[in-house]
Amino acid sequence: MTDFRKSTVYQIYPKSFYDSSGDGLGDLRGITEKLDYIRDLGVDYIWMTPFFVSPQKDNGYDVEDYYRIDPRYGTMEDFEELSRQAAARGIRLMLDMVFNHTSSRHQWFQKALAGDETYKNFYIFRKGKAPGVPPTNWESKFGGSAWEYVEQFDEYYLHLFDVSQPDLNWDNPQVRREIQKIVRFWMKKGVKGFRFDVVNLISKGSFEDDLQGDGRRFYTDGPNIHRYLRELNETTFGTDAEIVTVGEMSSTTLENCYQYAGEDTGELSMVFSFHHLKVDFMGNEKWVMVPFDFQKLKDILYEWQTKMARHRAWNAVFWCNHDQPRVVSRFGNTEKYWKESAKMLGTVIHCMRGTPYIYQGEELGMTNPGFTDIRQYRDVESLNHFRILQEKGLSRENAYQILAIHSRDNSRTPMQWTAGPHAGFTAGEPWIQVTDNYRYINAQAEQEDPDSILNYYRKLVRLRKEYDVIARGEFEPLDVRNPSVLVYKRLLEGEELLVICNFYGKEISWSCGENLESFRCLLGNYQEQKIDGETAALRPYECMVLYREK
Ligand code: TEU
Repeated sequence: MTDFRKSTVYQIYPKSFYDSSGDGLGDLRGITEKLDYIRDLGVDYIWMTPFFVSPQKDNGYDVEDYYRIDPRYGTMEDFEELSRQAAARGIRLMLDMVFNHTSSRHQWFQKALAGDETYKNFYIFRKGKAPGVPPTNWESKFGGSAWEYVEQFDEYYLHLFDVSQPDLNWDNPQVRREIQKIVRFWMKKGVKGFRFDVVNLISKGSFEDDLQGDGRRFYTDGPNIHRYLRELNETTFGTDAEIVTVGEMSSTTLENCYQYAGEDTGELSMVFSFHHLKVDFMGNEKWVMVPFDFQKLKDILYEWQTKMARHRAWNAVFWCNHDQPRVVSRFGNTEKYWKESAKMLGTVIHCMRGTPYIYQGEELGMTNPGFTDIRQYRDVESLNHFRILQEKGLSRENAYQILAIHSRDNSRTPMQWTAGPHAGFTAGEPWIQVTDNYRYINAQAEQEDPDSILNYYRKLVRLRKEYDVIARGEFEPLDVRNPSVLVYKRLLEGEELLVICNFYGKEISWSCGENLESFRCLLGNYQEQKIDGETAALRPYECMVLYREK
């Protein structure tokens, strides 16, 4: 059995990974063709974002049929072949299950719209407060009201995301049974991992106006959430001890995560939380331009690391995914210290307590594309907010600047394989433009360079397998108020790991009252470490992973 504590997960956004057919969209066969590359990274799981039949309004997070593969991505045979080929390389597949909502094209919703009461009860329909006034003032995560009016019923339905993504009614046992059937279907296909999309939003609380915010406090970590997760566990994946699960927890709390991902709470193996990725927001407002708050970043990471450990709960640890900008553009330095900062950021995550996730291209130090024209953007959220920002009075230029920082398309540009046309992603026209720097940031170039970010990530993945202290050790923050350095220790019986990361482009000397020469350096992003007694002289974005046995 694969121990998920020693494992690393590689996330693939199929649409942008590799196009085997030349139509400009990545596909399942494309993933199969690149399996050796993924194996050489040393990872244990591949999480693929949804490839089920979908109108692709939200790139597959709007599912029309959970049992079939979208022909744009391939066929069931392609999936089975991918699964076999991955297994032959010791890699397991983790599927992305979107159960908070379906596509409005799903037959359940179509039947609901046709007036079938059984299916209307699969969704959340409510009367408006007054003519033309939706049931509550809740906002959709993609902008605008979370309610859509349906004339023939004189009612509204709830959509926390796009208008084409109606929320399912989990309080209806029939809905939960349908969902269990879907999970069991994929289990029968040999799938050993599931990621559950925004799963902490499935249990809606009371439908009231939110006078303090956008409504999230009424449906996040809702009243029956733990019961529904335990039920899903018991009736599906909980029957197979080999299956690993991760829940995407939107705006959640630590206390709920102790339950979601506790060792023996019978819910999920681990959770994604996002508080550490809101340190360049203003509160919950993402569409602003503010520098990132380093102290806040550290405080959040430290708090989640220590408290989850204390409650024997397990984190998924990560910087990047298909919704986040590229981390090296966000917290690193893409100009002078691109390589150093990308390696340093990888080190922070991969030495932590939790299961690390690498998002395609992160291991190459891929950057944001720096789009400057709305025609380059594809994501529904970006297109909506480009309009909303200007309606709020921002200039076009300002709106562009904000999009260039926060758009989800930042991570969705094609994987950079080679220095050839379209970065070797497709022989056709890519569905979204390739980032200009592919001539030097690409897998082929980095495979050949022993000092590359790619080769560094391979070492990080290997370290977790070799050192129990990384997989299982306790977490202890150090020097928490230091304005430029992030430091922590990992401790396990007689082993000690000390991770020191300079987050800025300035040289700085760091000491901790311990003889640093008593440690051995396992990994660093400079050739040699400048250690003298209790002091380390840190160069720009320098990091080091020190180890000793007591
Ligand atoms: O994302 C959930 C989610 O709320 C955010 O990551 C969202 O993109 C962000 O808050 C907007 O600012 C998941 C998926 O990862 C995402 O791709 C889907 O669009 C979303 O659910 C709906 O299924």
